[in-house]
Amino acid sequence: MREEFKTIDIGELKETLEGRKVKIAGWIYTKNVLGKLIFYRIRDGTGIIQVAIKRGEIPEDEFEEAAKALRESSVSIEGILRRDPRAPNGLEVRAKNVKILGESLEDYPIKPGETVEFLLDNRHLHIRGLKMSAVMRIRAKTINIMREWLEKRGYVEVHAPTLITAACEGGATLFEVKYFDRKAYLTQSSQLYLEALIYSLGKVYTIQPSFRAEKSRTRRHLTEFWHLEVEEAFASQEDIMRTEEELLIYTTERVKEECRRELSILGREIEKIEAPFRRITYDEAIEALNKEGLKIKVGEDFGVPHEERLCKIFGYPLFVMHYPREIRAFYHKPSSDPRRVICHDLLIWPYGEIIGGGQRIDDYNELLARIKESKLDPSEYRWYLDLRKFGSVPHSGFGLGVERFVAYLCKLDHIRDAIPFPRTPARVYP
Ligand code: NSS
Repeated sequence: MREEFKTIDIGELKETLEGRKVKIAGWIYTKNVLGKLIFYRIRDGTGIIQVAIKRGEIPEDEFEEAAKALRESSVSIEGILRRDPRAPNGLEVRAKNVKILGESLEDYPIKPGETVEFLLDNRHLHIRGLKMSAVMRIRAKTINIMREWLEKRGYVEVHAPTLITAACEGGATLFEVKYFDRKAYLTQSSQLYLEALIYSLGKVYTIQPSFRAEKSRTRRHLTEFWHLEVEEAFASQEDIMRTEEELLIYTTERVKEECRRELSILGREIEKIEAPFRRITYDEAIEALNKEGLKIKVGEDFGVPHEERLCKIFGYPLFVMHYPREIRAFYHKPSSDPRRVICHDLLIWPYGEIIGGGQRIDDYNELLARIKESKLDPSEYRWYLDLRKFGSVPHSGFGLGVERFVAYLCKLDHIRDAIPFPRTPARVYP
């Protein structure tokens, strides 16, 4: 009576279902053959469950096949759910039928003790692991929660082109692509297009990939990363920083609540973050670093040791504001001190800057002068300059690196594990 077995996700199996006839489908995570008894642990992407297969309790040919099946073979199992204190989560399926659906053709190559390089070469298989699955669920939740929050606040989701012709963050990290008979680039940031879209929609955001041809092989750089960017008309830097605080606190708290199982697989307890986040100026940061013996001159950008020290001295999340104009992109609005711009980075140790944002220049002539000063070609930015010609408004925005935020939430050693198929200078495969 096949229909009596109820198909169920492993994650839904719980003690109250004890004695029920259940049907599960998944992959053999581990297998242990003890004479007349086979133990599987089966995973299906929602959870993991022990299955006990006893000779005599299932058809003999099925028992033989079940005993032979290699790790990661896909299986469908009908059985009775039982409590078993010896099972990893206190539950076990006692098999009545075992069907091997897709047999593994050889020994599964992912084993404990493999090198990082080997695992990256076999990423398509490595992502099946419990830890990687947990991170991907947290990543998905994080993005959904942020999107939900932004929608509730009236931000409208938009999409900007990936193929572009003019740099947003400076030319050094552009990937060039052949675009028929001309040159184009992969976008570094959707910001300039978001700025155009605030004139139609007021408050906008996007979550899409950005590309940076950054050779830096650090634990926090990818060449392709997902970028949450927000842009808002009539907003000051102060307004947008408050938005960032609320978004991060809300998302962190909800991830804590809704990803308990995944966080416990990762052994991660996320610390509480509270608003307002500590704020310092670039000049204060330089002074504090020099006082601590880390030599850095005004006009230099922070490296990893500087960020680490700043987070140690001031705590984190830490806003560092008002950088010198020469080390920031052309679009930033100058502050009351014209050598500084109205911008901020948000630092979280050890992932460094997870947000960059600020207020944009809204005056046509000022923007034109800055484009020229930055040795950029104004003709390439004609449409962007136009925005300051027709009803310009004060406006601000920010960009958050999704993988850096997920790496923080999951406390990952390397940002590449916050994305299933990472792209780094050394890796575009698989
Ligand atoms: O260069 S940013 O600091 N700022 C911008 O691109 C602005 N145009 C964003 C905006 O205001 N709309 O990058 C923003 C964030 C940064 O804080 C990181 O979290 C992330 O994007 N980011 C990266 N993540 C991973 N890998 C790389 N290479 C990377 N570069 C930036």
